[in-house]
Amino acid sequence: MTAVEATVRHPLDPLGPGEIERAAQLVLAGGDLGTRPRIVWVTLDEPSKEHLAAWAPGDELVRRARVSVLDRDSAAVHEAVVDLTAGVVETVDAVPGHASILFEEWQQAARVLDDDRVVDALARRGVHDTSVVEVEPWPAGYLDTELDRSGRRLGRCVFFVRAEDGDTDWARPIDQLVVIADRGTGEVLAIEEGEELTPPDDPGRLDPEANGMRPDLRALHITQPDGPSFTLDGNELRWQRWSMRIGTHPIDGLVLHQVAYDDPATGRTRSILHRASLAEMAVPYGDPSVSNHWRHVFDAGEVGMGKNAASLTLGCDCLGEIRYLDAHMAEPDGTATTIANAVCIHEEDDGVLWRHLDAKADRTHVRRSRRLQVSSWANLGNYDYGFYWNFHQDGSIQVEVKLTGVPLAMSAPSEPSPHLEPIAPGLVGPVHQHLFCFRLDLDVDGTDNLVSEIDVVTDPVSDTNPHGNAFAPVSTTLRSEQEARRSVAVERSRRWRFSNPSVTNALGEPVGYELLPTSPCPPVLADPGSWTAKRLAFARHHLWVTPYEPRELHPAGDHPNQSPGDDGLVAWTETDRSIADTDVVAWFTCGVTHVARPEDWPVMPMDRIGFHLKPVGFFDRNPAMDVPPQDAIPGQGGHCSA
Ligand SMILES: [Cu+2]
Repeated sequence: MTAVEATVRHPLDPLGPGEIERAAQLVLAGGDLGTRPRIVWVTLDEPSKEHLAAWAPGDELVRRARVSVLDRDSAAVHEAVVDLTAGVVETVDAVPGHASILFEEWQQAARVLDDDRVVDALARRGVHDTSVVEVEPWPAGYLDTELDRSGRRLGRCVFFVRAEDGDTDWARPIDQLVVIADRGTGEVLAIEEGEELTPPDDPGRLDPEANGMRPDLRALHITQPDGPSFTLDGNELRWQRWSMRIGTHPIDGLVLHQVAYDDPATGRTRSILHRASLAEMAVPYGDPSVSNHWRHVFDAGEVGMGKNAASLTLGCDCLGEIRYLDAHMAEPDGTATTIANAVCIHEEDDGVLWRHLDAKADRTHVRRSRRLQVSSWANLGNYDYGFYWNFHQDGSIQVEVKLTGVPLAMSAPSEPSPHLEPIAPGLVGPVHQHLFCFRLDLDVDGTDNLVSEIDVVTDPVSDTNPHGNAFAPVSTTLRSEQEARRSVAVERSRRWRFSNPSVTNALGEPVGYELLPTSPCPPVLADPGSWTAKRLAFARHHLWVTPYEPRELHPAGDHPNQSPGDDGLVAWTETDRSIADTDVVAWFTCGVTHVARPEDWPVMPMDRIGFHLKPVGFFDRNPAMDVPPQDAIPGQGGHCSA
């Protein structure tokens, strides 16, 4: 096995399968990791910005891996850094906290059905045949109980009836029954019960055999006979002056690096983002019952967005002229597995880019917009999440999260509850939030940026504003981490600007990009004193800004599983580091408060949320003025010449 895989051409390329296996084997061979060590993840130890700035194609590739190992017997976690080029393990450290959940732990959860107390509890709810029972060992959360403090690796198991293949896993909940089990041994440690409810009968099938098919759709094909306008060279993507590198990470899923714009006006390749990804997400439930009071799964840090990336299918998940990238992940035994077609890249028509009628000349100027879409999906239990990074010809980036899948449902209790909405006969859906925290390492035209908050505020009526019509943007520089814990304010059109005071545009102003919330969602709604809110500290503010620190990648820490919420942004920002004129990282949380409805059953139609990154003075004028009219695009045709 060679030290560097043939497919690896750049220091930021994600680890190939050979590199993953080599790193895992080196770490496991080193020993001292416990009696039952299992690999949790292996990922690229990303090179520093200094290394990347000095590196040129053809230079030696120094490849390092980070490896997380769980001892299934003691629950101890170790993290190692491996120099793959030299073939040596550089460091192995015991780290506090609980590793994220392994597939094998998920699969072994059915062991709790061997416990008579569980069998009895199921029987009291009318379920006598455990062969039709599905066990879901959810992340346990943290409630500061003796069990939580015991250091044991816990799962909170919930139960469903799934009688036949094709029945939806979550359609027939066996409710108000939660079994706390040791993930390592399967031992049942506690049983929490509420009202004994029998599961509903409807299997919630999604197949056309159960749902019928409307007859009147005709074929719709998207073709690009001359190929797409982008190029994908290894992991480097180029399109319409944009360039970036595409990668994947076991926790984050899709990761973009070195997002830049080739600007003909300045003749420079201008950096915008050094690294951008989803960094954490959580789904806190608002129902105080036994079934849900503890439930707020961190789908990235506790489960793994990359490890659960979906393998996408041409014509189904993606339509048109698609290019795909695979993702490589580590199995617990250190072998590598490949998720084929984990990242989808395509170009699509995006309606009108700009238009104007020149009435006197009787001439309409119209340009159609194309956008480049880089996307991936993850299957996380009952939900499916899509992450779409859209790049536009006007220099803007639109990030969209798509949510679908089966909402969490419960058997309707005998007493109505304000926390539960009826969604199907005998079924209710608890109110909940989906909160997505993105880590944006902005390098706007260079690494050192200044962050300001722009509010548009109403002027008081005065001698200079006698009609009371005046309002104006007011900018406040955010100079430290604690000053930069901010919330969305729709009533003030609040946005945040990341500017580079050392680079000015033609108007003499610092160049910048603005982060604009596009789907207002409140921060975490759980009581601030609750363990839910403590563990979701990152979601108590929409925006946080920290000075660049390459190891600070996840806002609830690298190991949020069963944590009391003492790691991540809340801990890092304690010392209130300066964020003025330095390399900064923005953490932005967007989300949706999901009040379940009948139309969400048996599967939820797509919901969309997200945010915009928009150039503000980054360019001297509309950078999309030179987009050709349709008639001028070879092979396009049409009747809209300018
Ligand atoms: Cu939801």
